[in-house]
Amino acid sequence: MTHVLETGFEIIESDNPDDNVKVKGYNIINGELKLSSDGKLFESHNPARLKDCLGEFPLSTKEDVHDAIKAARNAFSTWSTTPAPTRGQIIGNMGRLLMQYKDDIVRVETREIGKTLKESAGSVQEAIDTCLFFQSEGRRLYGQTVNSELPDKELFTYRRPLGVCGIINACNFPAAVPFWKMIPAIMCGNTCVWKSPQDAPLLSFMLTRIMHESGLPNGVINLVHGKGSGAGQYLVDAVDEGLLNKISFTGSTSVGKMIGEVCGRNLVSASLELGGKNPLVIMPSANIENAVEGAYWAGFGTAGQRCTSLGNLIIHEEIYDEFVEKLMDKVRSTTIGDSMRNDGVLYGPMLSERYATDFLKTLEMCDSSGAIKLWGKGRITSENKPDNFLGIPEEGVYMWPHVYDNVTEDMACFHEEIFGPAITLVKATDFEHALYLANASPYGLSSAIYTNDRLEAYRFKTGIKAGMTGINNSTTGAEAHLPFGGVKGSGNGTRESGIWVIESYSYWHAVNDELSGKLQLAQMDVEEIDIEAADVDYSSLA
Ligand code: UN1
Repeated sequence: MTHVLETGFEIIESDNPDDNVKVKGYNIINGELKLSSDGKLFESHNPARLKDCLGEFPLSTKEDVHDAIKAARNAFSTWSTTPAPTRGQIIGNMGRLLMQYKDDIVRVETREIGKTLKESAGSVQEAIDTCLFFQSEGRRLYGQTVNSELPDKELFTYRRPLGVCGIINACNFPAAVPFWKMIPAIMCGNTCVWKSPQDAPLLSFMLTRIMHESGLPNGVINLVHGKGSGAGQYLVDAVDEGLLNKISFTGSTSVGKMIGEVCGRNLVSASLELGGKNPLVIMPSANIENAVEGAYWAGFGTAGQRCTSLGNLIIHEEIYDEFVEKLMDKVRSTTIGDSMRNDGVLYGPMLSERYATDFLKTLEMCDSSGAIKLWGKGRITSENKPDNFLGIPEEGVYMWPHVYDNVTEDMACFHEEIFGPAITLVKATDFEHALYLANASPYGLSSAIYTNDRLEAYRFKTGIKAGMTGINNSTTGAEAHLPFGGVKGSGNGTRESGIWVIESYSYWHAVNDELSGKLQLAQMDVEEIDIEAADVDYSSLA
């Protein structure tokens, strides 16, 4: 099967991975396709079929990253003075092109990171929704007119772009998350250097080609590939070198703290979307069937590799046994496999071999915490596979679903994020205890409760410390026009999506216009109204 985009971008898929023609990928700097300055390359492999190599990409050097920043800096003055509605039109074109190419993009996403086709389609749709939302935001980008305390004087506020933004994202939502960042960034008039995720370079290359096909001027978005410890680090170092005005990062809390420190000491803006240990509470009044479905999807959809995936499943003791039994029936029958070749799989492989290695380490942590393992046997092999595994496990990087029981607050696995198909079960004695447990981890990204008691739902909503809360819903599935982000260890309080993200990519400029023809001093030349001077006659009330 051959897919050719109008950009001349050709992807050939075959049932035999040996036949697949590798894409020769490039950095895109000032609109030009560039190899790395030292010619070094790395490969992108399909985690469902490791022999399937999607392409070769430049392992960018410091020089390449600096070239990309230079291009973004040069493009800034023209782009930031381009009328915002025109910038919005180009963003609208991107949305329409993404719709046109959606099926191809979805297949590349599934092939590159192993998500099911349905989930990849969701991620691409989230990128489309973001473009369509911000197309019209280009016609708003409102400032305010403000009354002055002095006569014949006007006050205004304007949103101004920050400058050059460094964009670093994880590979699990390789279309949605970079678009959450770059679309509002360019809508506000900024330019960007995007360090693609190491495990999704082909998709990032394809998206950047499409952005240029949409009419984006050269240099507004510059793409560099490479590793976090290479190109990613060079981009962060550029903050210390005074070359960047913003970093937007989605990834681990430890890397986010490092980026926050670098940005902090340079007074440079940072948007940090970090880890989560998202709690889901199940109360006795809940519709148990719905709750089981929501918990199962939150824990094991996307092979648990969303930052909003379920962490601690907190179940009221009254329904604990019944709930766990129903949940385990589903867990035991989970269908796992390559969604490109099998219908009906709940989840596919890990995002890459690296994610698999990290996940296995967190399983060791769960085991040594003292939690009781109800289900799961690590990596799936031909000799060690669940009943509903489809295909040949050794072809890719597949994991069993894991459930740990008897988890308590004193255990490491109660507090640490597990990025993969594993959940931890925690027993609560009553609502107050459940809420306490839901707040007891160091994170505060997403959260959810299943209850049919309105007062409980209200108390959860007001008592939980989290950026996002689902009521009778799973912890995942935020929509593209609500603020996305967390509190505590999950971020620095910035938000993505909807109108709220604009705060993170612009600063407020206050302007006053003196029309009186003379110098009027604020606070000092303001007419004073003396309370004593007010001549009020109360005698009629007597
Ligand atoms: C992420 O995992 O970084 O809310 C993003 C959700 C998705 C986005 C997840 N819409 O689960």
